[in-house]
Amino acid sequence: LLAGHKQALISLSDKQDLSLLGDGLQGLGYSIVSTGGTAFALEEAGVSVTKVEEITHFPEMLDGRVKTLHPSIHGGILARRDHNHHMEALSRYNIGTFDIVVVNLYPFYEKVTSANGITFEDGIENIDIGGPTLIRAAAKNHKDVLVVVDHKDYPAVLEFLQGKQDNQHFRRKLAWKAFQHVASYDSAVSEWLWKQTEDGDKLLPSFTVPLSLKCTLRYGENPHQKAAFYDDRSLSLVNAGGIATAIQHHGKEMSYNNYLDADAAWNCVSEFKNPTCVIVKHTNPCGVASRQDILEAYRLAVKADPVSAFGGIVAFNTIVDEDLAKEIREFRSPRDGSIRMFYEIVVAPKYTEKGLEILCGKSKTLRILEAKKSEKGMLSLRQVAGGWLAQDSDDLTPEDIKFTVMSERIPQEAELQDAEFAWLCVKHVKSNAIVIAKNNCMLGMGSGQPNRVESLRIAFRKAGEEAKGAALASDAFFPFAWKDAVEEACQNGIGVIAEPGGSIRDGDAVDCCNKYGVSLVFTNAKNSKQ
Ligand code: 93A
Repeated sequence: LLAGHKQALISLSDKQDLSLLGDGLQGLGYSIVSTGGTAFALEEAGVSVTKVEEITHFPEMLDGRVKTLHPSIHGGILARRDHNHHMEALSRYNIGTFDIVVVNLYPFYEKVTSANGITFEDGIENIDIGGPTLIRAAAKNHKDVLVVVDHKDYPAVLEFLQGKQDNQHFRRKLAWKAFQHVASYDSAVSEWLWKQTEDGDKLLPSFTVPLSLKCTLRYGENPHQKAAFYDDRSLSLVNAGGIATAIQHHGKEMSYNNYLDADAAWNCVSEFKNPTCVIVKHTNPCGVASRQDILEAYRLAVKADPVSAFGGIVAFNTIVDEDLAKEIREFRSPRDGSIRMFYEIVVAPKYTEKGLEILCGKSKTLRILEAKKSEKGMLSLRQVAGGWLAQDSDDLTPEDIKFTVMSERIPQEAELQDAEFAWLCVKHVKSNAIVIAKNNCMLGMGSGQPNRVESLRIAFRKAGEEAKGAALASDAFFPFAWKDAVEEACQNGIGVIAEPGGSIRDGDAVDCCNKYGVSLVFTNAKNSKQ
């Protein structure tokens, strides 16, 4: 090998855009060294290439486990060009330098999450060792070795190599990306291995969340806060759906608060099997209604609280067609008929072509999102200063809970359905949470109050006279039934109360309901939202 000769090392599992890269490098006078499959593909594309074994004088061995792990390769990457004794060592052993290393790794990620599953042995064989070693070596010596892990960077890299001027910032960015790539790969391997142990059903004892920047946001919760949105590429989240993978068809850029609200609306509406509309404001549902006729569901959801719904996020679990799109755009505020309802975001699983066209209308602002339902069994993380709290996502469905009637009065079938509906809503209301519902429609809700009675009063105020005979759901048990919430609910004419139960004073709640002839059911779902 000639000293000062420009050399590239290419070893790729994902061979997308390989001929663009090979042609480009060859055109710039680089000789190309490659591992077996990559060398074959380059030759097919008419690019001349030297095989790694011609340099190492060893065959690729152990079924490919050892290909590039050799001083003739790693010496040529890691040698410091400004250290004479490094360069002397290279020439003593006849090792040529590499100026650019292009690698992507065995598709471990895709293999272990493939629909057909994978055996443990196959999983192990798909752990790339030589590739990350090449990437780490080149990234460490990025001052003199360009490291490329993403085919989308090929054009910029070729342009950079044509330029006369060096740019250490560009090199550092590629090195940063390289270490990101390897870190995310290693965290996928460790996550998978943990799941193969006898403790695998427990939460990971330690983990790196492999986050990759999805987009920067104009600002955070407040305008003085910088913000960004990251994709979580944890193994369990591959194809996980949810708001992070939503497609935006139209409208202004999503803001930090938009993402929070759209997430809340989408998670809530996804709970329901019947056609449902959910309207969210400041992460809480302020209108929820299920109807066979989605237009009616939409109108009812708005009517539940038109003041809050204005400027909110409206979510559907059904396709948005022409009629629904017209209704969303034309519906007048039930509070003031001269004003058309206005929203920040519409989220739905699908839109008809015409529906989308009508929704987009003349307005450039309305954000239109198409989202996929979130998978179950995800990890939910919340930050506290200096640490993170982790829990399984709350995946309980009506099929998982069993109402136990605690009161003397047995609720009627319709009341039980109302209680179930209220319970599904209250799951998505910030604690302390109270929801009053009837006939598949949320009539009132109280959220985020530091005591449950206050939430209850707010919910009753919103529900008004309609609360009579309705169902009330609470996200946690009532500690002091007589003095507060339960008795007040009974006095307000509620028909049935649904709560998790589990208080040492459960008996008081039962006695209180019996005194007023109100039904009380326990969901027996241990609350996780406090
Ligand atoms: O089996 S390895 O862990 N051992 C190695 O020495 C090695 N060198 C490169 N995997 C190794 N690679 C990987 O081979 C690269 O990361 C790349 O993904 C793949 C390319 O193989 P081929 O060119 O034969 O398709």
